Amino acid sequence: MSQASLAQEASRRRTFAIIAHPDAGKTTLTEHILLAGGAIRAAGAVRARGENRRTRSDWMKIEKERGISVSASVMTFEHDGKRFNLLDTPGHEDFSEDTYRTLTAADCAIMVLDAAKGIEPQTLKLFEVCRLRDIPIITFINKLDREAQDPMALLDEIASRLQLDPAPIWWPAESGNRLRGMVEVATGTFQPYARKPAGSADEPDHPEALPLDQAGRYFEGDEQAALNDALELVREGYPTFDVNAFLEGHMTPVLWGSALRHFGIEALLRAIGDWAPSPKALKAQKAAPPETRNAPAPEDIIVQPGEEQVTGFVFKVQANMDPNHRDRIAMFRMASGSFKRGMKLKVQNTGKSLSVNAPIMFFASDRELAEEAHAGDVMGIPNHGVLRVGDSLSESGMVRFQGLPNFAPEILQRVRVKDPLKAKHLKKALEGLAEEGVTQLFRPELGADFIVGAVGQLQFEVMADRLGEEYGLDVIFEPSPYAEARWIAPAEGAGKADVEDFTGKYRPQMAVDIDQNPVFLAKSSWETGYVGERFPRIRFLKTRERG
Ligand SMILES: Nc1nc2c(ncn2[C@@H]2O[C@H](COP(=O)(O)OP(=O)(O)OP(=O)(O)O)[C@@H](O)[C@H]2O)c(=O)[nH]1
Ligand SMILES: [Mg+2]
Repeated sequence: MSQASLAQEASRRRTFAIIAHPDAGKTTLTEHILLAGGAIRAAGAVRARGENRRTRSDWMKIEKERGISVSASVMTFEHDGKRFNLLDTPGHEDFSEDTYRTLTAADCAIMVLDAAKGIEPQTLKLFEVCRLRDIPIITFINKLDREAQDPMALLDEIASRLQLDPAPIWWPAESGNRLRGMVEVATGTFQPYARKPAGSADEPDHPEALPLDQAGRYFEGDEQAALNDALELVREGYPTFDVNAFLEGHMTPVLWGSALRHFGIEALLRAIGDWAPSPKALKAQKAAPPETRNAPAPEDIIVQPGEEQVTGFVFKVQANMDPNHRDRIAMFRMASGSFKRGMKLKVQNTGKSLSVNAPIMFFASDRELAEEAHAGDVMGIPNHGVLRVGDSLSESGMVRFQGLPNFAPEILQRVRVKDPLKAKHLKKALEGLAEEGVTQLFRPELGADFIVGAVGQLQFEVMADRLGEEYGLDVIFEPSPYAEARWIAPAEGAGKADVEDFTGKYRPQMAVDIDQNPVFLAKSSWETGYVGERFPRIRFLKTRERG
């Protein structure tokens, strides 16, 4: 493929993540964006009963039962000449590692706010991550069909708490039972809202848009005049949208709607198509796999999406997506090149090479074999444990993207299987889940127990559920004697001998993680501090970069 067409393929891609506090409506919005994009015919209301009326992205049993997302998922569709790769993320903070990792694969984020609640704690955290990674943000204020906060108060909250200039693209006319529609700030075009009874089978068809001054029939009392007044204030009081300020991360376009009532979704999809950036150039290193003889020193490079060589990285591993097959799928975000099925790619950090013969793209509810892919695309690569989160893949095997962090767990528990005959089975299952990053696994150097670590309690519940559901294992979690886990490494000027000295003294508290890295298990945070002072030649790390 020529350089020009490579660049053109990349430039029509929009890879974006949907982020928000729990329950803001990410999964519902995902569903309705797919609907607006023509990728599906009917949305299954979240938590609706029956197999065929469930959301596409919450596919795990536990997600369907509880109506929450516990794992990020990707969905690809073509619309209006563009290729959209949508990443739905879980909102609950116990799963935030999954969300952070997923954000590394996104070029843009849709921040969903609940119109009644505004900015919530988790919104703020996710926003910080976007800011650190220079990810531009489109704001979608959802649930207008419910009683909402004053729109100006919501915008002012964005400005003051996120230090981000809100540029309202639309403006709502009332909310809840009185929701009349919304008006496009720049043009004065009014989009009326049609309320349909909840649970009606069809998606509501909202009336055609029309100029606001001809839309009198949609208003009651002085509502239309009030909207006109508000519009005047909005035009004076808020900046007009500037796409460069948005791409630089200073400004967010603000759109409104109701995911559940399919209102405002087309406008959002248009905004993503028009403004969200295409895949950007990424910082990387040109480096030979470790332990290469006479390897030249690593060199900083920039990978352009229009480059010929296929490069990318694994940001997530998901096992058992298909209950009929014990599969393990690495989610691979392409950074450059033109991929063709059957291509051979090399893993920079291990030097291994693999033929990618059955890569998958996730189209709404179907997975299809991907014959080709370009920069920005997210592809699932089935494999038997060769690929890990954070791996960099390329044709040359010499491109290394920045690794993804693992965070030290906050809770450590001992795990046992009720049937002792299944102990071996448990090991495999725990390793599988740890490779996915559902939980972390530590194998103490002494003794046979496994210690499982998580950031939050819900992760253990997901784990227990999946161990039962996918591996047929009935497990018990027990308190462990440990409170904290720290990866250890020599401090500057120190070396292997120092690490050995420490591990020799603390052998009973030493363990290895899934990648065989040494981990110190402390009985209390006091102990972490204590050993830190006593062993200044050792670093006790709260995060570890993978890959
Ligand atoms: N009234 C109303 N309810 C909505 C709207 N959008 C979503 N909901 C409801 O809000 C609840 C949460 O929606 P989800 O889409 O599962 O929220 P989420 O953000 O994906 O939640 P997590 O993935 O668990 O963080 C569900 O009961 C939805 O039906 C909306 O526009 N209006
Ligand atoms: Mg969800």
